[in-house]
Amino acid sequence: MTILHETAEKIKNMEIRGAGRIARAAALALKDEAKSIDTDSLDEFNAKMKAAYKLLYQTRPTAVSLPNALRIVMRYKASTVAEARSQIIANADAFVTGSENAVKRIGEIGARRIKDDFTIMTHCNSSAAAQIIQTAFKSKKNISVIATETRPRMQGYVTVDVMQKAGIPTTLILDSAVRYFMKKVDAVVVGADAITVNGNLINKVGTSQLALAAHEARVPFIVAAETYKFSPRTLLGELVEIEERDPSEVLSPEMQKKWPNLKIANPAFDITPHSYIDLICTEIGAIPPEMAYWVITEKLGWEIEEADENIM
Ligand code: RUB
Repeated sequence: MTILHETAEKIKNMEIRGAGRIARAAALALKDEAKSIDTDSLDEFNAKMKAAYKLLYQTRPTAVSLPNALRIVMRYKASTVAEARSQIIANADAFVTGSENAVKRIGEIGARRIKDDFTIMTHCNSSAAAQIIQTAFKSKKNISVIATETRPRMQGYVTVDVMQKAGIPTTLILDSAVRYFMKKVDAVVVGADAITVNGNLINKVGTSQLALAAHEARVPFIVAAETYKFSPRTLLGELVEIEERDPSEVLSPEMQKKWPNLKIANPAFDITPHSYIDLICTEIGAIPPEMAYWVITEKLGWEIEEADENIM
């Protein structure tokens, strides 16, 4: 199996997961494909690269970091295969380095909002959110974490593992215990799969529940998001597709047989309205959600026509 197919498979089955990791793995898969296509025909090279783009694009529908990374890597103009190849390699390397630096910067920017003695609640596993927590801890702030399990895939265990290895006091809770614990929380910090033009957040299902409980308890709700998580398609009023995953993640096939008429719904993500979000920490600064339009148009340079062309 080629690296391209292996990466597509791993993204699909969630061996590679989390919006940032998915984006970096996809960029590197395109780079590897560009290196391994053996032809002198630019048309053939372009066609094969387009097929690789499509294969990766279709793996998971929600994290906008994936199509954004693919488009960035595929922005090449060349008259020979060698030129095209080297532009794709350079684009992929620049994307991966930029993405890793963005996460570090988000850590520094976000950690300023975390004060000594804070208890931070987080959901699922986000490298950007974890970076904020770890950076605050490394700067000698006495903090602790409350991490949700994040059923059904238990990404909370990954968060717990990261926090335990870093020596950060952590409590693991049931997803349904979020409101019960909110009164003990000083800030909620979560990651992002996508941010819409009006500043709404799409992240792991259950995130909106944390936001609602935080809003009710007047606890600041902070999102950690690289700018490539902002969705240009939403400029056109396009909705972000919410991935519906296999029912067997919720109920075993044996139990499903017991209740043949039972319907099971398993959306992987949900939408948090911008009015529940206090701050989005990006690598270019901490902004209110209302500035998402500015990020997409001014900072990322997307125009409505270009966003339109990229709808597949
Ligand atoms: C992961 C998830 C994460 C975001 C951000 O969902 O919702 O919060 O992807 O992660 P899944 P990061 O496990 O279904 O991919 O900050 O690492 O990009």
